[in-house]
Amino acid sequence: MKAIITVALVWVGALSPAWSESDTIQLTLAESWGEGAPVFGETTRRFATLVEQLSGGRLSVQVDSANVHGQPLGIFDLVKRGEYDLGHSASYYWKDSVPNTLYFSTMPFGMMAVERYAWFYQGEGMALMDEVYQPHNLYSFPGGNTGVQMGGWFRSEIRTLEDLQGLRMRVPGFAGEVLSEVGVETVNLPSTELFDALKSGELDALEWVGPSLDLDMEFHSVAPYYYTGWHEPGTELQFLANRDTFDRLPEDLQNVLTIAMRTVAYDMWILSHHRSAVNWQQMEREYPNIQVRSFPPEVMNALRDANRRLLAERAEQDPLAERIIHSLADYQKGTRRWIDISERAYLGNMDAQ
Ligand code: PYR
Repeated sequence: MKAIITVALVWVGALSPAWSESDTIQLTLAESWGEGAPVFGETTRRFATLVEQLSGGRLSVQVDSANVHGQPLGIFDLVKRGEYDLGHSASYYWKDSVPNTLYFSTMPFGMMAVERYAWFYQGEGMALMDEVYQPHNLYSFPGGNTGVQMGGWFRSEIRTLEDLQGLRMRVPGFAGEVLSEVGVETVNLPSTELFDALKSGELDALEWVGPSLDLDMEFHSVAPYYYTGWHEPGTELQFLANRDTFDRLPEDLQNVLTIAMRTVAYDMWILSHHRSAVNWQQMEREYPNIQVRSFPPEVMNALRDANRRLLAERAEQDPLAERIIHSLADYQKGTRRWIDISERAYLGNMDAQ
């Protein structure tokens, strides 16, 4: 009889021992954003400061912007490979390599920030996100919400579905898939390349965030039509952590990281709202050429149909995608019943004549 030899393969996290409580540790973080980016960059700096303060100096984080690591849309791989310990980016940037990551940023016609946070922390969001990221040796955490985003800057007005045909637009995430479905040629470019691409004519339109970040980008000087949102109702950025590194940390420092991430994510949501309010007032005052528009019903109906169709296709093709899509849809259905008689009703009551 053949002897059966069981070989226990032990994965020793990056072959490095755990850090002890007396070690002073410096981690590196790669962010997708350009140096000194408002709101997003302020969030990572605040994270680094908070980590140092909460750990009493035992843990520090060196933040490298896109100009240092040169891979604004490559944070997933940088952290997965362990070239960086941490990342700050947006989960939908990885939709081409790991399609199920895209559900954790935002979805067209989906949930707003407060609903999405409720899904992450009180619903199934965190567990599903971990299921998607764990096979890639990554932890993923909410990293700050932009609130409802604007639908983008267009050189000319969109009056019919025909006006979208062949338009070249920068738009990431599932909104890119949906817009492609109705005839738009979509691409994703990092924020650092957006203005030049729009100005040079490489792009006919783009979306970035909203007044909080768009003001400094000066898109209004090239494309005056500013469309209201449908596609990113509450974009959640993302902290990534290499699991080997994270697991080597003493438990109290793991807690420092997660508490700091959660704190700065909340702060970013509030800051986004504040900056958009302040910047929009400035934009209205100083740039009267900006024309706010909403897409006409014909366009919205086509986008809604395409969104529904594409989601059904994805759910059919992949069981994990199906669970995530259903979890999002079920949660949204429940939360909207409350939004309808709270926020929506309140705004209606305000406007009642
Ligand atoms: C974007 O890349 O469009 C974000 O909103 C982060």
